[in-house]
Amino acid sequence: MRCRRCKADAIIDLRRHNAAFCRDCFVHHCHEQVRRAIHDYEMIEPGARVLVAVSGGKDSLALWHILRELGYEADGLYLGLGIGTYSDESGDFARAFAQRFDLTLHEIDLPADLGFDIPEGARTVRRSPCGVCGLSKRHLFNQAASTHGYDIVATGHNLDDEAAVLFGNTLRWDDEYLARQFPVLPATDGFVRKVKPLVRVGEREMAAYCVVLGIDYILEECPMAVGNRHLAYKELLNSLEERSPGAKAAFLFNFLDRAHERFADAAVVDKDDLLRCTICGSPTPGEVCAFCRLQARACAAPDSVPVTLRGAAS
Ligand code: Q46
Ligand code: ZN
Repeated sequence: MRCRRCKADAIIDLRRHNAAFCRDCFVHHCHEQVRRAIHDYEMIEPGARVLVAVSGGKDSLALWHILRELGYEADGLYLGLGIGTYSDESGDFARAFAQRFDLTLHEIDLPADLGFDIPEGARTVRRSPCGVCGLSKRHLFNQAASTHGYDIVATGHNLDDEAAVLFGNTLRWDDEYLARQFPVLPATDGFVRKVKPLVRVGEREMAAYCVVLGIDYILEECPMAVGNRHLAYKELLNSLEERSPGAKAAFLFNFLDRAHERFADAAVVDKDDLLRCTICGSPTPGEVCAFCRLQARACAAPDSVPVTLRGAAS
């Protein structure tokens, strides 16, 4: 197997691209895919300050590394979710990466800084852990970015993630979610821009990127993900991809290129009508935002720890 670019011995075969690459050309390929996504979707302009949502997993660490390699000013934010040893270890990987490459890593710890953890919060409000986690991440990443002067929040959602989310949204024909499914969500008053620069690279490529560059990441999946629908959709799409390489990318990019705009009208919240949360100041359709309501209920639980608001490191 020869590298498509330089004809040296290849180390990885990417059937979707009908190509194999040697180590250096594979790294170049990953950088080019991210550069192209950033360009095509106008994600990051030169000089913008980017906050990378860092989980300690392969995708977010590879994303942070690639953005720095491409010359962007990108710092990280690690959010401690309080999910047992998984959170302890993922935080260690994020810190070790930041230290190795001499990068700025901000941290927020849900239990210590906000008084609840994801499993306890989910039990108290009777929602799924991933629902509570998603709400907390959206709120805290946006708030930290606004507070610390970042223009953009970048997340490590890759092609496999986005195709699986699209599959779920399409199964339900959830037009509101389909309207919001795009690699860029523009900034609006009180919300910074959100971008997904890994949309053109798959999970396997990001794992290989970390391995060839010696980037250590947490291998363990979040225990809360076990049995969730997202993983089931990924497995289904993987078996389709096995039989028909490129199927996943075709599904996602044909939607983004040809169908997404047909759902634009389904984005329901009129951001011009939003008020400010009386507790945290975030934009919200009601008096108190969903996150502050969640925090108030979770912290009223008998076994919750006292709230100490330290916010993100500066
Ligand atoms: S971290 Fe959070 Fe994921 Fe764990 S609780 Fe669910 S959403 S599975 S990206
Ligand atoms: Zn609030």
